Amino acid sequence: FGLNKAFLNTDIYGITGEEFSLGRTNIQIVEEMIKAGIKIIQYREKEKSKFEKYNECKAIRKLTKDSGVTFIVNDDVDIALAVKADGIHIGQEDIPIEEVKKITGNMIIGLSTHNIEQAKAAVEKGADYIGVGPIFNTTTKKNVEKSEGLKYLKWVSENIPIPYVAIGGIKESNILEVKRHGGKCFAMISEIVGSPNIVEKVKSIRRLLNTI
Ligand code: TZP
Ligand code: MG
Repeated sequence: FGLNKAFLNTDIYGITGEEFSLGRTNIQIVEEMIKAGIKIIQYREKEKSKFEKYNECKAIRKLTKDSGVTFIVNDDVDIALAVKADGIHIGQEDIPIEEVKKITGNMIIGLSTHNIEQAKAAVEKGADYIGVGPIFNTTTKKNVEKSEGLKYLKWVSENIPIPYVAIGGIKESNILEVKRHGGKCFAMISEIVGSPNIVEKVKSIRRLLNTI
């Protein structure tokens, strides 16, 4: 994929969520995230048609490419390939990761995990990174999985050799607790897209993260 392995060597993982975006579009949100200095952005959209999602991803691919931001598409392998995204993110209920890898070749592949067994399997099957969560309760994701949250994260931080990203209910108000449990990269939807000023929000979170 032409990017170095440090693609997840960053503090904040931005994810779209248009229904929480205070009237802004996914594209506008991505523009603000880029302005805020977020270095990895995932397009996550559960409501729209393939056609709409493709068009948005096409535009986001251009924005992220021009600014050197890593672009990951959630769920839709076909869209990720069509727009030449840097990576694809899948879950436990998607096509198995080994099959997806046959299709996506050397693109980044991320897999959501919720427990130790899933984390070990993800490493064995060649995930480039794993999602770890939900850390806290969240209403952003429908039918959200169960996880031991912080305890599971701590285990991952001590046992898993690939990059990992904590997700689920993470806010400025609890992010230090996540960091204290081994969090290094933090994915947030509502806390970021739901902020009226994403640039200021990210600055504020980064200031806080740098206090410990
Ligand atoms: N996967 C696990 S929790 C979650 C996803 C996509 C939702 C995260 O959203 P928020 O608003 O940061 O809790
Ligand atoms: Mg999915």
